[in-house]
Amino acid sequence: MQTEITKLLGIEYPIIQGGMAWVAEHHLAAGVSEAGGLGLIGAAAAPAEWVREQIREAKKLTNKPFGVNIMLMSPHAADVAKVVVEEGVKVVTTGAGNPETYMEMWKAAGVKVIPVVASVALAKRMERCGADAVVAEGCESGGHIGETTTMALVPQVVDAVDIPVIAAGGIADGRGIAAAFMLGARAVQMGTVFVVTKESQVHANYKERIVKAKDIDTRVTGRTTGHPVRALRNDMTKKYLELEAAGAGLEELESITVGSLRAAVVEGDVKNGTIMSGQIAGLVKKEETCAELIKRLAQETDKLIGGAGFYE
Ligand code: TUI
Repeated sequence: MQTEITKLLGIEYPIIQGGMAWVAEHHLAAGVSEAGGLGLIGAAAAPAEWVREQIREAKKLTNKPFGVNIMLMSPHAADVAKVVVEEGVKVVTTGAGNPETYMEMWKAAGVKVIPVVASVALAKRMERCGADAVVAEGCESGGHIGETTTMALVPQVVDAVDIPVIAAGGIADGRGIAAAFMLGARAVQMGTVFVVTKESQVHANYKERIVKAKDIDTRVTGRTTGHPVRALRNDMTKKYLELEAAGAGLEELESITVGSLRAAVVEGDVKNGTIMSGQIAGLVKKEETCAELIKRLAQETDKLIGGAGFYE
C-alpha cells in the first residue's frame, strides 16, 4: 500500500494515528509505528519536558518512525516545537491553529511538517509556507473540530493544493479508507479506533463507552465559545449544552470542563468527564492490538480497491 505519504514518512501502511490529548502517549504511538503505521505522541497542553520524556520512552519501544502532534493553543507549544527538533523527531503534525511561526525551524532541521487543517484556506497557506502534506480533518472527528464534513472537505482540499492530502474524520474501517482514497487522499488519520486498542492506556470505562456507542451518541459543546469540541454524550455534555442554551458565559462553561478530559481518560469518570470521540464510534466494536487492527484495515481496504491503481 505504498503512496506518496508512506514514501514521505518511511512507513508501511498509509495509516496515521491521531494526536489525541491524554490518549496518544508513548505506548500507543510506539504500538502504531511498530505495526507499520505512523504513531503520534499528542503533546496537547502538556509541558515540553513531559513530551521529551515520552519521545525517549517511545524510542525504547520502536526503531520505526513516529511523530509528535503539537496542539497550538497550548501555552507550551513554543517549547514543545523546540523539543521535537532537539530530540530528532522525524514528523510533526499540528492542530487547533496556524503553525507558520515554527515552520522555518522545523524545515531547517529536516522535520516533516503535516498541519491538520479544517479549511481550504489554511491548507493553501500551509502549502505556501512549506508543509510536506496536510491532514484535512472533517467535523465527524472527535475533539476540537471545524465546520465541514470529511466528504465535502477532502476533495476541496485535494483540488486546492499540490502536496499530498491525508483524510481524517469518520474513518474506522477499510470502507472509510477506500472512500478517502476515492476522494483523492493519499493516507488516512484515525483517532477513535485507536483509543480502543490494547496498547491504548485509556481507562476501561472510556473504551467501553466507545464500544457501546451508537451512531447518534456524540454531541458538540462549545459552539457558542468558538471552540467546538465533539465528545460522547453524558451528564457533562447535557449540562454544558443546557448552560450554553441559557446563554452562560465562558467562565461558567469552562468550570465544568477544566480537567474533564483527564478525568475521563485517566480516572474513568465517564459521567462528568469529557469523552472525546468521533461520530464513527458506533462502528468500533472490539479491542484489538495495533498490529491486528492495522493488518485488518489494510486487508479490508485492499479487498475494495487493491489493484485499482490507488497505490503507486
Ligand atoms: O486540534 C484538533 N483536535 C483537537 S485539539 C484538542 S485539545 C482541546 N481540548 C479542549 C478544547 C479545545 C482543544 C482536542 N482535539 N484537530 C485539528 C483541528 N485543527 N481541528 C480544527 C483545527 C483548526 C481550527 C482553527 C485549525 C486551525 C484553525 O484556525 C487557524 C487559523 O489561524 O486560521
